[in-house]
Amino acid sequence: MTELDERLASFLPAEGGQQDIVIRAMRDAFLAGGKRVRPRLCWETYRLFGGTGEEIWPMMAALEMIHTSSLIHDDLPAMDNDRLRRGRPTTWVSFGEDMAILAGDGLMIYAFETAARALSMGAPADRVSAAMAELARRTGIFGMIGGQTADVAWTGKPVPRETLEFIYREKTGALLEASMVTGAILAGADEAQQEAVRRIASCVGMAFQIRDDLLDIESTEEELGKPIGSDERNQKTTFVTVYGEEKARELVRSYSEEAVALLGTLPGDTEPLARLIRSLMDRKN
Ligand code: GRG
Repeated sequence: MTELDERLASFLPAEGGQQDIVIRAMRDAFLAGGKRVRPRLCWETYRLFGGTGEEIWPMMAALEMIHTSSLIHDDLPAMDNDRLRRGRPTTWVSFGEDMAILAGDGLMIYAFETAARALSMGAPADRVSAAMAELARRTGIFGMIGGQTADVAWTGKPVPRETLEFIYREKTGALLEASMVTGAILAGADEAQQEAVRRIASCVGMAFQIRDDLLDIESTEEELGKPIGSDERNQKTTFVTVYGEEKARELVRSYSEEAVALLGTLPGDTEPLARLIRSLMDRKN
Protein backbone atom coordinates (compact mmCIF):
# COMPACT_ATOMS: atom_id res chain seq x y z
CA MET A 1 0.00 0.00 0.00
CA THR A 2 1.21 3.47 -0.83
CA GLU A 3 1.27 6.23 1.78
CA LEU A 4 -1.73 7.81 0.02
CA ASP A 5 -3.63 4.50 0.22
CA GLU A 6 -2.86 4.20 3.92
CA ARG A 7 -4.03 7.74 4.72
CA LEU A 8 -7.25 7.22 2.76
CA ALA A 9 -7.86 3.80 4.33
CA SER A 10 -7.53 5.29 7.81
CA PHE A 11 -10.98 6.86 7.30
CA LEU A 12 -12.74 3.54 6.73
CA PRO A 13 -14.95 2.09 9.49
CA ALA A 14 -13.44 -0.76 11.51
CA GLU A 15 -14.82 -4.26 11.06
CA GLY A 16 -17.06 -5.73 13.75
CA GLY A 17 -20.55 -5.63 15.18
CA GLN A 18 -23.75 -6.93 13.62
CA GLN A 19 -22.89 -5.03 10.45
CA ASP A 20 -19.48 -6.70 10.12
CA ILE A 21 -20.19 -8.27 6.73
CA VAL A 22 -21.16 -5.01 5.03
CA ILE A 23 -18.14 -3.22 6.50
CA ARG A 24 -15.88 -6.03 5.25
CA ALA A 25 -17.39 -5.66 1.76
CA MET A 26 -16.89 -1.86 1.85
CA ARG A 27 -13.28 -2.25 2.97
CA ASP A 28 -12.57 -5.02 0.44
CA ALA A 29 -13.68 -2.87 -2.50
CA PHE A 30 -11.95 0.27 -1.24
CA LEU A 31 -8.68 -1.48 -0.38
CA ALA A 32 -8.51 -3.34 -3.72
CA GLY A 33 -6.54 -0.40 -5.07
CA GLY A 34 -7.20 1.85 -8.00
CA LYS A 35 -5.37 4.91 -9.17
CA ARG A 36 -6.90 7.27 -6.57
CA VAL A 37 -7.33 9.88 -9.31
CA ARG A 38 -10.13 11.79 -7.56
CA PRO A 39 -8.30 12.33 -4.23
CA ARG A 40 -5.16 13.29 -6.14
CA LEU A 41 -7.05 15.89 -8.22
CA CYS A 42 -8.63 17.24 -5.03
CA TRP A 43 -5.26 17.46 -3.28
CA GLU A 44 -3.49 19.19 -6.18
CA THR A 45 -6.32 21.72 -6.63
CA TYR A 46 -6.28 22.43 -2.88
CA ARG A 47 -2.53 23.03 -3.02
CA LEU A 48 -2.83 25.24 -6.09
CA PHE A 49 -5.05 27.65 -4.16
CA GLY A 50 -2.70 27.71 -1.21
CA GLY A 51 -4.31 25.02 0.97
CA THR A 52 -1.88 23.54 3.46
CA GLY A 53 -4.03 21.98 6.20
CA GLU A 54 -4.89 18.41 7.08
CA GLU A 55 -8.61 19.09 6.67
CA ILE A 56 -8.49 18.19 2.99
CA TRP A 57 -8.01 14.51 3.84
CA PRO A 58 -11.62 13.70 4.86
CA MET A 59 -12.81 15.12 1.52
CA MET A 60 -10.19 13.11 -0.38
CA ALA A 61 -11.32 9.92 1.38
CA ALA A 62 -14.98 10.80 0.78
CA LEU A 63 -14.38 11.17 -2.96
CA GLU A 64 -12.72 7.77 -3.14
CA MET A 65 -15.57 6.21 -1.11
CA ILE A 66 -18.19 7.60 -3.51
CA HIS A 67 -16.16 6.48 -6.51
CA THR A 68 -15.76 2.99 -5.03
CA SER A 69 -19.48 2.81 -4.26
CA SER A 70 -20.24 3.62 -7.89
CA LEU A 71 -17.90 0.87 -9.08
CA ILE A 72 -19.57 -1.67 -6.77
CA HIS A 73 -23.02 -0.79 -8.14
CA ASP A 74 -21.79 -0.50 -11.74
CA ASP A 75 -20.52 -4.10 -11.61
CA LEU A 76 -23.83 -5.55 -10.33
CA PRO A 77 -25.67 -8.07 -12.54
CA ALA A 78 -28.42 -5.46 -13.09
CA MET A 79 -25.86 -3.00 -14.44
CA ASP A 80 -22.69 -4.14 -16.27
CA ASN A 81 -22.68 -7.64 -14.75
CA ASP A 82 -18.89 -7.72 -14.35
CA ARG A 83 -16.99 -10.25 -12.25
CA LEU A 84 -13.58 -8.58 -12.08
CA ARG A 85 -12.58 -5.11 -10.86
CA ARG A 86 -9.24 -3.71 -9.74
CA GLY A 87 -7.80 -7.18 -10.38
CA ARG A 88 -10.13 -8.83 -7.85
CA PRO A 89 -13.55 -10.50 -7.88
CA THR A 90 -16.23 -7.80 -7.80
CA THR A 91 -18.08 -7.17 -4.55
CA TRP A 92 -21.24 -9.05 -5.60
CA VAL A 93 -19.13 -12.08 -6.56
CA SER A 94 -17.34 -12.13 -3.18
CA PHE A 95 -20.17 -11.04 -0.88
CA GLY A 96 -23.40 -11.65 -2.81
CA GLU A 97 -25.66 -9.19 -4.59
CA ASP A 98 -27.52 -8.15 -1.46
CA MET A 99 -24.34 -7.21 0.41
CA ALA A 100 -22.89 -5.47 -2.68
CA ILE A 101 -25.95 -3.21 -2.88
CA LEU A 102 -25.65 -2.44 0.82
CA ALA A 103 -21.87 -1.92 0.63
CA GLY A 104 -22.35 0.59 -2.21
CA ASP A 105 -25.06 2.39 -0.23
CA GLY A 106 -22.93 2.20 2.91
CA LEU A 107 -19.86 3.76 1.26
CA MET A 108 -21.91 6.46 -0.42
CA ILE A 109 -23.41 7.64 2.86
CA TYR A 110 -20.28 7.09 4.94
CA ALA A 111 -18.52 9.41 2.49
CA PHE A 112 -20.63 12.33 3.73
CA GLU A 113 -20.10 11.40 7.37
CA THR A 114 -16.38 11.37 6.56
CA ALA A 115 -16.36 14.69 4.68
CA ALA A 116 -18.05 16.34 7.69
CA ARG A 117 -15.05 15.36 9.84
CA ALA A 118 -13.20 18.37 8.39
CA LEU A 119 -15.31 20.48 10.79
CA SER A 120 -13.68 18.95 13.85
CA MET A 121 -10.27 19.51 12.26
CA GLY A 122 -10.68 23.28 12.24
CA ALA A 123 -11.85 23.81 8.65
CA PRO A 124 -14.13 26.87 8.27
CA ALA A 125 -17.77 25.69 8.45
CA ASP A 126 -18.87 27.75 5.43
CA ARG A 127 -16.23 26.12 3.24
CA VAL A 128 -17.04 22.61 4.48
CA SER A 129 -20.77 23.06 3.90
CA ALA A 130 -20.20 24.52 0.40
CA ALA A 131 -17.83 21.65 -0.47
CA MET A 132 -20.28 19.04 0.83
CA ALA A 133 -23.12 20.62 -1.16
CA GLU A 134 -20.96 20.43 -4.29
CA LEU A 135 -20.11 16.80 -3.54
CA ALA A 136 -23.76 15.88 -3.00
CA ARG A 137 -25.03 17.63 -6.12
CA ARG A 138 -22.41 16.16 -8.47
CA THR A 139 -22.82 12.66 -6.99
CA GLY A 140 -26.59 12.66 -7.29
CA ILE A 141 -29.25 13.04 -9.95
CA PHE A 142 -27.64 16.27 -11.16
CA GLY A 143 -24.33 14.46 -11.58
CA MET A 144 -23.05 10.90 -11.53
CA ILE A 145 -26.35 9.15 -10.81
CA GLY A 146 -28.10 11.28 -13.45
CA GLY A 147 -25.45 10.32 -16.02
CA GLN A 148 -25.66 6.65 -15.11
CA THR A 149 -29.45 6.83 -15.43
CA ALA A 150 -29.19 8.08 -19.02
CA ASP A 151 -26.46 5.51 -19.74
CA VAL A 152 -28.67 2.64 -18.57
CA ALA A 153 -31.80 4.03 -20.26
CA TRP A 154 -30.04 4.31 -23.63
CA THR A 155 -28.21 0.97 -23.52
CA GLY A 156 -28.83 -1.06 -26.66
CA LYS A 157 -30.22 1.93 -28.59
CA PRO A 158 -28.43 4.34 -30.95
CA VAL A 159 -27.46 7.24 -28.69
CA PRO A 160 -27.58 10.77 -30.14
CA ARG A 161 -24.21 12.53 -29.89
CA GLU A 162 -25.40 15.24 -27.49
CA THR A 163 -26.87 12.58 -25.20
CA LEU A 164 -23.60 10.66 -25.26
CA GLU A 165 -21.76 13.82 -24.26
CA PHE A 166 -24.27 14.39 -21.44
CA ILE A 167 -23.64 10.85 -20.21
CA TYR A 168 -19.85 11.36 -20.20
CA ARG A 169 -20.02 14.76 -18.51
CA GLU A 170 -22.30 13.45 -15.79
CA LYS A 171 -21.58 9.76 -15.25
CA THR A 172 -17.80 10.22 -15.18
CA GLY A 173 -17.10 13.94 -15.36
CA ALA A 174 -19.28 15.05 -12.46
CA LEU A 175 -17.27 13.34 -9.72
CA LEU A 176 -13.96 14.43 -11.26
CA GLU A 177 -15.38 17.96 -11.32
CA ALA A 178 -16.45 17.71 -7.68
CA SER A 179 -12.95 16.46 -6.82
CA MET A 180 -11.34 19.60 -8.16
CA VAL A 181 -14.04 22.07 -7.15
CA THR A 182 -14.16 20.83 -3.53
CA GLY A 183 -10.36 21.18 -3.36
CA ALA A 184 -10.70 24.77 -4.57
CA ILE A 185 -13.56 25.56 -2.15
CA LEU A 186 -11.75 24.13 0.88
CA ALA A 187 -8.65 26.18 0.04
CA GLY A 188 -10.74 29.36 -0.11
CA ALA A 189 -10.82 29.97 -3.89
CA ASP A 190 -13.31 32.67 -4.91
CA GLU A 191 -16.32 32.01 -7.14
CA ALA A 192 -14.62 33.03 -10.38
CA GLN A 193 -11.74 30.70 -9.57
CA GLN A 194 -14.17 27.88 -8.74
CA GLU A 195 -15.86 28.39 -12.12
CA ALA A 196 -12.49 28.27 -13.89
CA VAL A 197 -11.72 25.02 -12.07
CA ARG A 198 -15.10 23.63 -13.12
CA ARG A 199 -14.33 24.33 -16.79
CA ILE A 200 -10.91 22.69 -16.49
CA ALA A 201 -12.39 19.66 -14.72
CA SER A 202 -15.06 19.31 -17.36
CA CYS A 203 -12.34 18.86 -20.01
CA VAL A 204 -10.52 16.42 -17.72
CA GLY A 205 -13.74 14.41 -17.34
CA MET A 206 -14.34 14.13 -21.09
CA ALA A 207 -10.72 13.11 -21.74
CA PHE A 208 -10.87 10.58 -18.89
CA GLN A 209 -14.00 8.79 -20.14
CA ILE A 210 -12.87 8.73 -23.80
CA ARG A 211 -9.53 7.27 -22.66
CA ASP A 212 -11.56 4.68 -20.71
CA ASP A 213 -13.39 3.75 -23.95
CA LEU A 214 -10.06 3.30 -25.74
CA LEU A 215 -8.63 1.16 -22.94
CA ASP A 216 -11.67 -1.11 -23.20
CA ILE A 217 -10.60 -2.03 -26.74
CA GLU A 218 -6.80 -1.73 -26.63
CA SER A 219 -5.75 -3.01 -23.20
CA THR A 220 -5.65 -6.42 -21.55
CA GLU A 221 -7.64 -7.79 -18.64
CA GLU A 222 -4.36 -8.14 -16.72
CA GLU A 223 -3.34 -4.52 -17.17
CA LEU A 224 -6.81 -3.06 -16.60
CA GLY A 225 -7.76 -5.30 -13.69
CA LYS A 226 -11.24 -5.58 -15.24
CA PRO A 227 -12.65 -7.30 -18.32
CA ILE A 228 -11.96 -5.73 -21.70
CA GLY A 229 -14.57 -5.55 -24.47
CA SER A 230 -17.20 -4.75 -21.86
CA ASP A 231 -18.72 -1.91 -23.94
CA GLU A 232 -19.30 -4.15 -26.96
CA ARG A 233 -20.72 -6.94 -24.80
CA ASN A 234 -23.13 -4.49 -23.19
CA GLN A 235 -24.05 -2.91 -26.55
CA LYS A 236 -22.79 0.49 -25.40
CA THR A 237 -22.48 3.45 -27.72
CA THR A 238 -19.14 5.11 -26.95
CA PHE A 239 -16.99 7.85 -28.45
CA VAL A 240 -15.01 5.08 -30.14
CA THR A 241 -18.08 3.57 -31.80
CA VAL A 242 -19.38 7.00 -32.85
CA TYR A 243 -16.18 8.81 -33.89
CA GLY A 244 -13.75 5.95 -34.54
CA GLU A 245 -10.51 5.18 -32.74
CA GLU A 246 -8.32 7.84 -34.32
CA LYS A 247 -10.70 10.72 -33.67
CA ALA A 248 -11.28 9.44 -30.12
CA ARG A 249 -7.51 9.56 -29.49
CA GLU A 250 -7.38 13.07 -30.88
CA LEU A 251 -10.23 14.13 -28.60
CA VAL A 252 -8.44 12.77 -25.51
CA ARG A 253 -5.43 14.87 -26.49
CA SER A 254 -7.38 18.03 -27.31
CA TYR A 255 -9.55 17.95 -24.16
CA SER A 256 -6.43 17.38 -22.03
CA GLU A 257 -4.54 20.19 -23.76
CA GLU A 258 -7.51 22.51 -23.32
CA ALA A 259 -7.56 21.68 -19.60
CA VAL A 260 -3.85 22.43 -19.26
CA ALA A 261 -4.16 25.68 -21.25
CA LEU A 262 -7.08 26.88 -19.07
CA LEU A 263 -5.11 25.92 -15.99
CA GLY A 264 -2.33 28.21 -17.18
CA THR A 265 -4.67 31.19 -16.73
CA LEU A 266 -4.84 30.59 -12.96
CA PRO A 267 -2.34 32.10 -10.54
CA GLY A 268 0.10 29.97 -8.54
CA ASP A 269 2.19 26.94 -9.37
CA THR A 270 -0.05 25.09 -11.83
CA GLU A 271 2.63 22.60 -12.90
CA PRO A 272 1.84 19.73 -10.44
CA LEU A 273 -1.82 19.73 -11.50
CA ALA A 274 -0.87 20.06 -15.18
CA ARG A 275 1.46 17.07 -14.79
CA LEU A 276 -1.33 14.99 -13.26
CA ILE A 277 -3.78 15.94 -16.04
CA ARG A 278 -1.20 15.08 -18.73
CA SER A 279 -0.46 11.73 -17.08
CA LEU A 280 -4.15 10.76 -17.38
CA MET A 281 -4.08 11.39 -21.12
CA ASP A 282 -2.01 8.29 -21.90
CA ARG A 283 -2.76 6.21 -18.84
CA LYS A 284 -2.53 2.47 -19.33
CA ASN A 285 -5.20 1.46 -16.84
C1 GRG B 1 -23.76 4.18 -5.56
C2 GRG B 1 -23.21 6.65 -5.61
C3 GRG B 1 -23.66 5.44 -6.32
C4 GRG B 1 -23.93 5.53 -7.64
C5 GRG B 1 -24.44 4.47 -8.49
C6 GRG B 1 -23.45 2.84 -10.83
C7 GRG B 1 -23.50 4.33 -10.77
C8 GRG B 1 -24.54 4.98 -9.93
C9 GRG B 1 -22.64 5.09 -11.45
C10 GRG B 1 -21.56 4.52 -12.28
C11 GRG B 1 -20.56 5.55 -12.59
C12 GRG B 1 -19.35 4.96 -13.25
C13 GRG B 1 -18.84 3.65 -12.82
C14 GRG B 1 -18.74 5.67 -14.21
C15 GRG B 1 -17.50 5.23 -14.89
C16 GRG B 1 -16.37 6.07 -14.37
C17 GRG B 1 -15.03 5.46 -14.64
C18 GRG B 1 -14.33 5.81 -15.89
C19 GRG B 1 -14.53 4.61 -13.74
C20 GRG B 1 -13.15 4.09 -13.74
O1 GRG B 1 -12.42 4.97 -12.89
P1 GRG B 1 -10.89 4.78 -12.60
O2 GRG B 1 -10.16 4.47 -13.90
O3 GRG B 1 -10.89 3.47 -11.69
O4 GRG B 1 -10.41 5.96 -11.85
P2 GRG B 1 -9.88 3.07 -10.51
O5 GRG B 1 -10.14 1.60 -10.29
O6 GRG B 1 -8.47 3.35 -10.96
O7 GRG B 1 -10.24 3.87 -9.30
